[in-house]
Amino acid sequence: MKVSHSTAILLCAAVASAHPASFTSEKFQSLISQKSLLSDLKAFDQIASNNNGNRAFGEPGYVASVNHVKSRLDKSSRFKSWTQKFETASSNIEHLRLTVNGKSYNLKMPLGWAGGEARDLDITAPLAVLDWGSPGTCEHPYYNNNTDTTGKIVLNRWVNCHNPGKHSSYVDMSSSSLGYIFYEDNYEPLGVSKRSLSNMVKREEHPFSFIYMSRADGIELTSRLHAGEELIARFQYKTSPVKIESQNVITETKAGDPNKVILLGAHLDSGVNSSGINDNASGAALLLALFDAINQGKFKPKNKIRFAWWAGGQEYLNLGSSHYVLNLSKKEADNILLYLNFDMVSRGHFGVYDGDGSRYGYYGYPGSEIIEKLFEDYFTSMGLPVRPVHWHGDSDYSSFMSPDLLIKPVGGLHGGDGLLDDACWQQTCDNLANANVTHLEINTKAAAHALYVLSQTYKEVIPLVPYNHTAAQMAGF
Ligand SMILES: *[C@@H]1O[C@H](CO)[C@@H](O)[C@H](O)[C@H]1NC(C)=O
Ligand SMILES: *[C@@H]1O[C@H](CO)[C@@H](O)[C@H](O)[C@H]1NC(C)=O
Ligand SMILES: *[C@@H]1O[C@H](CO)[C@@H](O)[C@H](O)[C@H]1NC(C)=O
Ligand SMILES: *[C@@H]1O[C@H](CO)[C@@H](O)[C@H](O)[C@H]1NC(C)=O
Ligand SMILES: *[C@@H]1O[C@H](CO)[C@@H](O)[C@H](O)[C@H]1NC(C)=O
Ligand SMILES: CC(=O)N[C@H]1CO[C@H](CO)[C@@H](O)[C@@H]1O
Repeated sequence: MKVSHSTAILLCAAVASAHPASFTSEKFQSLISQKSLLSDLKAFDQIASNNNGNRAFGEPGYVASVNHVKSRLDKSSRFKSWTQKFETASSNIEHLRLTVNGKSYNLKMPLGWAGGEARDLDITAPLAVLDWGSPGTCEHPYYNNNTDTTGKIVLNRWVNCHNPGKHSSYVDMSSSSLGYIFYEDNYEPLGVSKRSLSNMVKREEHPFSFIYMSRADGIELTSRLHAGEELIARFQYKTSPVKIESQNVITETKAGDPNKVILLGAHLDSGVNSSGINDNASGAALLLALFDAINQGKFKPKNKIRFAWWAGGQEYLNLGSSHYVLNLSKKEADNILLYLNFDMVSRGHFGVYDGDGSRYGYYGYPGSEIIEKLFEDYFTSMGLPVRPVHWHGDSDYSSFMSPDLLIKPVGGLHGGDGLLDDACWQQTCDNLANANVTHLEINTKAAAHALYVLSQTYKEVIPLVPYNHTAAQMAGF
């Protein structure tokens, strides 16, 4: 009895160096207020109303959003805040057109380009189809070997295979097709392994890739090709160059070990036609609420905590976060312990990024599985249904799980995919009414819990591994 009693005292003493042991995760969570969340959502909604209905990257509504976050941070003496300004060469799309046998089809904005750079194109070629969802595809990744795609524009029917531990889809890059158009059918969107995606973008010889079309159009064209019809497609893409000035907003606790930084981020911009309240004022507000809670001074993190509001989310290839990562010195990069991302968190599912890959086959860097479990256990303990969310490269976590940028343990929350889970996604109706503040409060408390644990007990939870590019690439990240 005596021995265990003194052991307990020693343990308490160790914890007390950070803050009184009585300051629990529950106490930290109780500092999260729905009022603060709602007031930030309202502010972002008002900003969009005052600025042509959006807060999009490169637009006045984004600048106003930056100023709102800055004004919230400036009042703190416990945090050090700054903005990171940068200029990006970008392009305005003059047109993006696809006609097939003379009929025109809508395309969604390209998400990525072969060789990384958009080029003006005008290609006319036969259309071929690859059925990535056909029986057998998941078991035999090269199922489509026999389709001759040489010199053709390739339409990809893309599904998710749900086979844990395996890549969900492969694209056979050995063919010399002219480019790829995708549509998503019968699946949870983009159930594609990030690895096959990054292989694809690196193939310089494909003039374009990652162009999406609607499911209905994709199905129509696929069935015509299957019926033996010959389809000639013309793809035209024309841009004009522009320079966009933008900025990330960053703040960090003055307290805490600067060599073990916990970084949390959310993109601050909206889509072009929307005030972006669920996407992603919700993530931005979640971070501000955590900031407020820490700012009360009761919570004393052992590790430094840094929040980042990123310019340019998926629509702009995670520009803000990738700029941030590319600008880090080696030491600054090594000192980041892990990255947590919050995207579309005011409605939908209690979605937790699939750190261990058990659901979607693509896993994060070691440590990511621990973050996933931390969030999942939280939701489960609250009796809430939790759902793993795939990494499909379309949010800022990508900048922290890419061999070309940085690789860290990653995790976080994401309420669901585009229009499937949020009918207002990227639409005008993604306004204040689209947010469920109760849902956001729950997610924010989950984030507070994860942050509490990770910032107090990192050594036992996630080891700090200096970034080794070679090792990461060898491990396939
Ligand atoms: C398809 O191609 C891959 C890669 O070249 C090869 O490994 C695989 O055996 C081929 N599969 C079939 C069914 O021909
Ligand atoms: C935005 O709205 C305009 C006008 O309704 C439309 O032409 C455009 O395609 C929309 N853009 C996006 C990305 O939804
Ligand atoms: C990051 O950007 C700042 C400002 O442009 C510059 O002074 C600094 O050298 C950059 N650091 C690295 C590591 O690129
Ligand atoms: C808001 O979110 C909470 C928690 O997820 C849920 O119980 C409630 O039904 C939601 N309300 C609406 C109107 O959807
Ligand atoms: C990085 O990893 C490679 C491959 O495991 C290893 O050979 C190399 O020594 C490592 N470099 C450092 C600096 O640890
Ligand atoms: C505007 C923007 O970048 N929105 C992104 C929000 O998050 C989802 C999922 O992470 C992306 O698909 C959106 O493009």
